[in-house]
Amino acid sequence: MTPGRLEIFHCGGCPLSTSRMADDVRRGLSSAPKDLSPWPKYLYDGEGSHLFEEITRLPEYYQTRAEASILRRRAEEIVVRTGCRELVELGSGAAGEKTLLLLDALTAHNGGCAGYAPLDVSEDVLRKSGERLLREYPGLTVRGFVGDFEEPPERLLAEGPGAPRLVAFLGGTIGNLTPRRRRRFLGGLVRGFRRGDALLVGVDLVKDARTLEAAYNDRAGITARFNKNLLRVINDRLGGGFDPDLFEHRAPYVARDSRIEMWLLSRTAQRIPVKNLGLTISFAPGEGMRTEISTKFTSASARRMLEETGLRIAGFYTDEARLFGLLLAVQP
Ligand code: SAH
Ligand code: AVI
Repeated sequence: MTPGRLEIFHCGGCPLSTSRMADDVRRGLSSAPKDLSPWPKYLYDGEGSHLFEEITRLPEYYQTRAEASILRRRAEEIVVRTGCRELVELGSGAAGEKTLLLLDALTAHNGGCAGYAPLDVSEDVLRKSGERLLREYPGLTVRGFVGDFEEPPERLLAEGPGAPRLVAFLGGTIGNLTPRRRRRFLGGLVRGFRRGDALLVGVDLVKDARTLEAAYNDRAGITARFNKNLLRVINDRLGGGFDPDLFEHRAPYVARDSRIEMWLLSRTAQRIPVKNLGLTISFAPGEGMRTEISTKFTSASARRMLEETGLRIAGFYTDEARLFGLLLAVQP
């Protein structure tokens, strides 16, 4: 592929289809307690992606700033240590400052020419960020993939400028997967690795519950809007009749599982039709529905998670306040 070109691929299969969403939401709304957290991807329609961008700028949401501060100091070292020629980024979102720090180092060490392969559920975000990156890095080739990182397409790792690749999974998004899905996802991903390929994973670190809960219960109410937006997504795509105002946002830290859990609590007794599922969902007053988990790690639990895949840990970096961690692991 010629430098300076953007290609967007749609992953095969149906991971983002409405019929898949209908199956997932039916399962989630029929479980006890009601639980949509196994599918965090549905939080990110256009509005959800926009709200997440706002979250990253909130004073309480330290994660993005802490991870960027690590990359400001370490991006070059990471690129040099891995000798990578292509950056593959899962759940890339808007390819913000953190991506640019990695691309600066990558292009600087490869004579201006390098590959970038982002994968995200949001095509709009991929296209806009791809076009912007080509203006900023004329020697870059961008292959954008619209799809589900839990079912990555073979060509994501099979093509491109070749090994070694740096596969980045930033932001702490790994913590949004349940332990079982996390294991399956990492195992599947690493099976596509060649010798020398590296994985860079951002993990939010365990800390006091006050700091954690403040990050998910911000004063401006943006996280509450992000949470309730899931109801609008279900209304739009599945003909649901949810009224977001009849739900309350909650995000407690559950120390036993080292995770924040986002919930929506019904303010009243209600029966809600979801037309395309042919279901009516009943809520008792105060009944909750879990919408997201966000697991926090220690350096030991994060290392274990990657070692289980057979990768060799090559580095663990944190910011000065040890709020956030970046783990680098290499395929031996
Ligand atoms: N990496 C960015 C964005 C994190 S937000 C950062 O660190 O700031 C999580 C991102 O993952 C969103 O852009 C969302 O659209 C994407 N995402 C969530 N679930 C996904 C899935 N199953 N497959 C692909 N992308 C997903
Ligand atoms: C993308 N992910 C790591 C965020 C998190 O912190 O778990 C999503 C988020 N949910 C609420 N606020 C931010």
